[in-house]
Amino acid sequence: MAERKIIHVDMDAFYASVEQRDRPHLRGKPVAVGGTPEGRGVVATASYEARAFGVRSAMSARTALRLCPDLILLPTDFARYRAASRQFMAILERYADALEPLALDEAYLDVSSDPVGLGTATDTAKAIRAEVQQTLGLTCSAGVSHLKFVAKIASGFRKPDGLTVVPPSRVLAFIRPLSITNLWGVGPSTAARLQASGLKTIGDVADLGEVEAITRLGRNGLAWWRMANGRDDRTIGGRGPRKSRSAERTFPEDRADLDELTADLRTLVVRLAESMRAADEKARTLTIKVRFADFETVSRSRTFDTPTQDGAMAGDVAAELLASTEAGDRAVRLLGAGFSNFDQPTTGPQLPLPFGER
Ligand code: DCP
Ligand code: MG
Repeated sequence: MAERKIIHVDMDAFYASVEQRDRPHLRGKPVAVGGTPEGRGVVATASYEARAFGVRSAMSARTALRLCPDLILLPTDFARYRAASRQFMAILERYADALEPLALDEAYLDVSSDPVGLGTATDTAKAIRAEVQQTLGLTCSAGVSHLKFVAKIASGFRKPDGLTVVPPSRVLAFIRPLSITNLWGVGPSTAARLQASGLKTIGDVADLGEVEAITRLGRNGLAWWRMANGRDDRTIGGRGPRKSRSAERTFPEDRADLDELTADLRTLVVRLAESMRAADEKARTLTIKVRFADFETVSRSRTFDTPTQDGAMAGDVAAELLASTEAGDRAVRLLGAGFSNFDQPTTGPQLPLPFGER
């Protein structure tokens, strides 16, 4: 199997950032969520301004206030965090072959088939970060790797608002100097035990023999040793195969040249078909979407006799569908294309799905 491409995305200071977004007077200030101004309770998270004073998640509010007397402590408001989380996951889902949420603000994406046709996992991660910022008004950080645990370490590497890409050839150089606390499943007490026995970095664990790792490190020894040597076979869990694939393009300036519009639409369709070929998918239905300069939006569909992944053929059909609209006579601001009605074993009838859904 070809090498996987994995992105791990994690929102920055999630609860605190939602509060700062919704109450502008809190921006730039040390803020913590959870705990009371009287110093009772525990901090769930703190803004980066508060972290500069040493305030951390799971710290008592009393300690936090001692470290940062000007700290603004806010009660938790899960309804708003959940709403932001739903928006976040809805964005991620559109970029992924498989999505595995780990928490409200964190998920793994498998983007091996280049689901949105951007060419590289790095550009996909950039597009995700831009869309999250635009849609939610919040920043997130992302890590890219062919290994799950490395993607997760990488997303935390340049927080907040950072992107770290670790190509396969750089994985060992990247992980070896890091503390063993970065290994999946190594909590504070395990870390203390390992450090006491002289194992401080991931490189220290890598350099043990396989047998020594198992006998010295216990139950998870083999898993840690494998990771320390750049091996991690875990796949991205989550939902089953996708049921549709779509992409769209908004032009920097409205366009009225039908030939140009046709060429752009063909490019979208061919790229989608390439992604489908990579993922071994075939679709029965092709839909195009045209948004005119005045935002009126129309769509046209064609269902094929046999499921296809043939980009050239689908491009011709898309051109025909486009010609049946007023595109060209009227200026266009956005073009979209989508394949749906995938050929895969399903229980029950499958409805053609419009854009952004699957
Ligand atoms: N959280 C919590 N208690 C903890 C840790 C986290 O209630 N001990 C909540 C609050 C966080 C959210 O979960 O906002 C996400 O956790 P993260 O570990 O991702 O922390 P943040 O998103 O707050 O900060 P960052 O990811 O920038 O380090
Ligand atoms: Mg986070």
